[in-house]
Amino acid sequence: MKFDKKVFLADVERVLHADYACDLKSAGRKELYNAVSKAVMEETFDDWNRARKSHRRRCGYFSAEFLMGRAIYSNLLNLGILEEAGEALRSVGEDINQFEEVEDAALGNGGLGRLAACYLDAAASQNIALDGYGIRYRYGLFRQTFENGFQHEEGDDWLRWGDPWSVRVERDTVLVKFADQTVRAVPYDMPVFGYKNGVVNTLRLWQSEPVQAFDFSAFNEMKGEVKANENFNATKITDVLYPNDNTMVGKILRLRQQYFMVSASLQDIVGKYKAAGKDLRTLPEKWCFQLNDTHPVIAIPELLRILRSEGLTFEEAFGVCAACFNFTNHTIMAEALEKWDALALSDLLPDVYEQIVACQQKLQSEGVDTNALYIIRDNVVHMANLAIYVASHVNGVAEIHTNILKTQTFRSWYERYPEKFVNITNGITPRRWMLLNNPEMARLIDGKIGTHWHTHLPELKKIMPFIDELLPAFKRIKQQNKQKLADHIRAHEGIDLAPDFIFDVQVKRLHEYKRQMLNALSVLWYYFGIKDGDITDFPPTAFIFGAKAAPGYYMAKAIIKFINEVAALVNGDPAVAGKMKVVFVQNYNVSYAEKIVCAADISEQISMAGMEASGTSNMKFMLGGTVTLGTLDGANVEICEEAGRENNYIFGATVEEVAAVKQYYCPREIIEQNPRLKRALETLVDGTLSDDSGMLRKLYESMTSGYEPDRYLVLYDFADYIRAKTQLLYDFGTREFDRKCLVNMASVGKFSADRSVCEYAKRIWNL
Ligand code: 26Q
Repeated sequence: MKFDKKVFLADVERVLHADYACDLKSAGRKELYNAVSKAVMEETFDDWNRARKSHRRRCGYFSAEFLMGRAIYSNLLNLGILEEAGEALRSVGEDINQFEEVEDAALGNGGLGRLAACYLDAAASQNIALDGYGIRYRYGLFRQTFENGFQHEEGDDWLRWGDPWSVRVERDTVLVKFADQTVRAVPYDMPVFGYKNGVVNTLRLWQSEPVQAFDFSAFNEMKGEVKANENFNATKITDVLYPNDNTMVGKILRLRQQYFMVSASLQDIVGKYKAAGKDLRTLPEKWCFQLNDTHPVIAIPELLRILRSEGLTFEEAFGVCAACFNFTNHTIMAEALEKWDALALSDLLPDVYEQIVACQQKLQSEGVDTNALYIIRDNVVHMANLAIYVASHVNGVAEIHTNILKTQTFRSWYERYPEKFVNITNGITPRRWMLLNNPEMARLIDGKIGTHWHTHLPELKKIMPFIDELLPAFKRIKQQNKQKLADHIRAHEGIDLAPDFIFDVQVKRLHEYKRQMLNALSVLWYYFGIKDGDITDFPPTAFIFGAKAAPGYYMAKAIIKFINEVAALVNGDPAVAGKMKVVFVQNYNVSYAEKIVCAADISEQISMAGMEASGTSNMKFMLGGTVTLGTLDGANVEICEEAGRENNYIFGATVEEVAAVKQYYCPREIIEQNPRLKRALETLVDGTLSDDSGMLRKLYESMTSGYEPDRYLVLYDFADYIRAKTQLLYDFGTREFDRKCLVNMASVGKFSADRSVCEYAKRIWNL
């Protein structure tokens, strides 16, 4: 986009006049933020409008989550006017950094939601016609604080700052019908700007509203009483994002949300197709849909229902669905695979349920072994099975994950439909995760190899011959990033970090399988080692954690309490003051991640092998020039393939070993053989750490006793983890180590979301 400072400032001023009755001199932060954003929206309208009217075949990315983060800087960056806008604002005495206070749009939980956001950015940047369809939650993922070491949750009022990057498109409103209520679905569209290419795609988020306002006379005339209740509950549907990550909650409101979003999207798309005079049998000529995990899978029977109500036979409608839908799986965890009670589903959506039954009957009529292949069984609807049966492609998100899907999770399905299964390894957008959050590093690389890598990340390999030459500047920039993070942490957490400490980072959702516990126990292990004089010259290290626990996940909350208690113990002990610091940052989110991933020295990716489908923060750290301390799980495997295992620190049981060990595993012996580990573990119950809630004792018990003690092999992998981690800590600061960091950055090419979406476009969407 070409930038004219005068026009820009005039646009801003005009919005300030019209919307806030103020001017540049009197505008507050919020007014200025809205005016700047709206001014840019106005200038890009033509590009967006052109895209909306284009007749290209498109893919709809259906997702219950889009974890977009802060929009303003990334939009200005992609439009190529970030610096210019900053300069223009400076010329009128305003600092563009003041918008760092604007709330993140946290309409997602973690990896899956952030992946959707990265893919939107990448698709627009690669000129792929991909539009997002999702839910405009009134409250996004909760804001987290710690009180006395316990997690507390507050509502996330992300609209407090306004929503200047959305446009309410009232004319595209549709009605969504449930057995017990009918609501209005109103779309809010956000532009998705490609990187300096003039492409604008759309993220359409649906908001539920009462029909009352829509058709007040009907409401008055007829079903006043029935509807009153209905209207009261209508907005509730999109009230709040369910804060679960990798666990399914069987709440019927969640199913309402899912149906609400897909029904609105499909009515919108099919309605327009029909209005254009097209035969619905040819819908796949114009559209395909990517189902982001099972959350939007109810779209399949919904499209069947719509098409049949338009006169297609079941077979015709099924054919359209098969040609339109594709399905991505993001987890193998049994507790995350969505299943719905058949009665509850048929009560809420009888006509939709009928279509599911028809799919089940079709499957049975094909003479399959119904013990292995089923959609409904024992009155439970298995959403993943429905998706696999109907969709033409099913993909996992990393090589190892796809292999597990084929050989274990969906083995019978794979045997029957091998051609459906493909792997598309996840990727991240280098715009937000390098150009935006680490601009000086980007400039350093630009200076050596030009800027083509901004959209062709494998070109980073070209820095390989210059690694030794780049090292001093690389280290200086990393050091600055660490200083900035330390400043931010001091301001927000009240903890002082010295930037010459090693920054050892684990940031991700809190889950037992991700094993924050393993990391925390290692901190105590080093701590006691130093205290006892067994560990000398320990390299000064800051152990940095960030994670939200699902509010109903007791053990995850216990682990947070544990780490906070460890932090209090360590940080309060002058004997280790120059050697270790522990900080658990509050409210870890996209904006925090931007500051953290470019300032880390160690990327902890330590899930039990086989559990982490891919992971994507591992890629973000890699792009920032950080070595991985990790297991052979998810995309870590491919990171090692790309960057060399010798340039990372790999430990722990492999998937095969995990399976073998689980046969006989009992952690008692391991504990007894490692006195310092035992001591670390017993801080949970011996009074070393304070806790009158009983949580830490429960945590201790989950590690040592009960039906399946230490389910995720924390203690089994402990010794090898310590080996790898200690090696890393003592390698730090050597020239060899510094080279490893840069080799990782140079090797990150494969993990660009640009590559991922191009693969989807080619192998799945046929765009
Ligand atoms: C399901 C039903 C009801 C309520 C909530 C849910 C639910 C919500 C979110 C289930 C799962 C999720 C999120 C899953 C997720 O984020 N998975 C991660 O996806 C990333 C992108 O592919 C991978 O990199 C991670 O490995 C994977 O854990």
